[in-house]
Amino acid sequence: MTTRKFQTVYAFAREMHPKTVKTDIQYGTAGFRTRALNLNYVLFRMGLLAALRARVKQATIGLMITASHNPEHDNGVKLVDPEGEMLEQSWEVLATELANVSDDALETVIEKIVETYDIDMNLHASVYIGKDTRPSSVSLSKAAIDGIIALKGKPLDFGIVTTPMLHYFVACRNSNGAYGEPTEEGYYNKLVNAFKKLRGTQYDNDKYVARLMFDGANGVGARKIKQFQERLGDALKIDAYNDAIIGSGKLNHMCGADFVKVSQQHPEGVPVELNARCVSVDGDADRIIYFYTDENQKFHLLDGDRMATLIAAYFKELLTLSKLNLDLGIVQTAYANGGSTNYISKTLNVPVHCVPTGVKHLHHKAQEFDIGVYFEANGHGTVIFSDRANCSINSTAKDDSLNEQEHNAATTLKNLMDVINETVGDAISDMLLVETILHAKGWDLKTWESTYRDLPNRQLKVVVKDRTVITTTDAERICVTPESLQGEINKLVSEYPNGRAFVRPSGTENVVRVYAEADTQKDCDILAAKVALKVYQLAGGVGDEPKIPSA
Ligand code: NG1
Ligand code: ZN
Repeated sequence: MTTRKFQTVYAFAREMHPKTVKTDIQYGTAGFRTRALNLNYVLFRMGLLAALRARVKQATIGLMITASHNPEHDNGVKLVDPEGEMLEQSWEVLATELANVSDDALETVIEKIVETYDIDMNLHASVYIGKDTRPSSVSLSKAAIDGIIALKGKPLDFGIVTTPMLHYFVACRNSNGAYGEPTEEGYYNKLVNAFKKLRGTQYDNDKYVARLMFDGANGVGARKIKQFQERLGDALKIDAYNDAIIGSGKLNHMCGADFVKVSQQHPEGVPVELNARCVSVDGDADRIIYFYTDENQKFHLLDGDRMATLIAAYFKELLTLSKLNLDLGIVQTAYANGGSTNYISKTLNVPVHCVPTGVKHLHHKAQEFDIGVYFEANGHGTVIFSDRANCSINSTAKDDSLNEQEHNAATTLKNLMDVINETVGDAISDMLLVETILHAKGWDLKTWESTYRDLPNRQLKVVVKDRTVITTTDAERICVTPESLQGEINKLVSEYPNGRAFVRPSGTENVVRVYAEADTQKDCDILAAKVALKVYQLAGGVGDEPKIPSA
């Protein structure tokens, strides 16, 4: 039936985008991610898959080219489903199969997908494409476009955009504009207009000062924040740093949200101004971390757990004031600090759940609530609203018969919904949300930080021959294989007050991640190193053995 079209694809693939890598690649936590040099054929094939997916869903599909917080020489690709959410898991399997099949078998696999899903190849297939600032993103987006066109799809290239912007455009397009306009201008305007309504005319409030320092990680966030600053004016003064030109090699290097979170250090390229409110975003601006250095030169980090608690507590207050009967919940991962989980369940009294790493898991769980707040500790997260929440907030905000307090609280909730990018974690949208809450409360970072105490924690990476030998259960908190490893971890953890540790294979890097927390930084550094050493010994470590710091 459509064989003629497939033959074109096949010929094109052989000529222009031959498979250059023998080893298999996996669609992981956030799509495919590896050295950019090895990705050309993968992008071509993801272009093909996006065109197929668009026909199956009869909707626009997104294709984002980024390796987020990874070094500049890496790149990656992920597909975005019609409502702006991550690709459905069953299609991750197809993506992996399609990426790894030989050039000779490519046609057969495409034909199989067409048959399995009974795809009408004559249907329109619209694919939105976005890319980060990596120099390799340019040729990789051409490869993806070749794939889309080979299957007679219609690519629309948005050029350099943040990951959450592309998710937003896809959601807007498929909602026929109900969620917003699928353009850069539409995105800036929706967020900034809502933010300005929430801010009112008094920009400073008590301890809150309407100025912050912004680390753009030398990536796309550094570019887009300028667009925001132009539109925000004095409502929020943003001093932007780390906006090196494309190809400088500085992307995420000693700066950005991942560096600041993992190393617990002030980023390079941002002057240290004591007690100034600072943020770092990552390379594709879907994560954000707050931090400051105090008058004693001590560094303080306010991460995704802090944002989740701040946001949920504020929503809880507004729900009480507006008398809206909506259920609120928080979703975290095993990386959430024990201090935050304790505070959420004991002080905030909000239901809290733990799911495996990767926003698709958090997003999915958060959909069980009317208002679901989800954040990874690394600063990736957002808030999502059920249809019921959306309707009742909107109708209450319009209801003039209510008393002023109820009406105002509902109006604030409505404007908050418009500041939030519900499709996926969005660094700049999250920043505007946090700034709104701090402003409303009249808080500086110290006041926010005083809500609970974080347990000292440490993250390490161990390189092993094959990271898939590590398997886990219970939202990654328990290690199943290698068999003796969990027993060893339990023994080590029991030696430290408030100790907790777990290991899991990374879905984006070729490493095993180790996480530990304990009552003191020294204890948790030792615990993390001892667990890393066990991983090295029992799971086939390569290179230098992890060193245990002295007690
Ligand atoms: P992996 O490499 O699977 O740990 C990392 C982050 C995730 C998520 C993805 C996508 C940690 C510990 N892990 O995944 O939370 O953000 O990257 O970028 O931060
Ligand atoms: Zn990212």
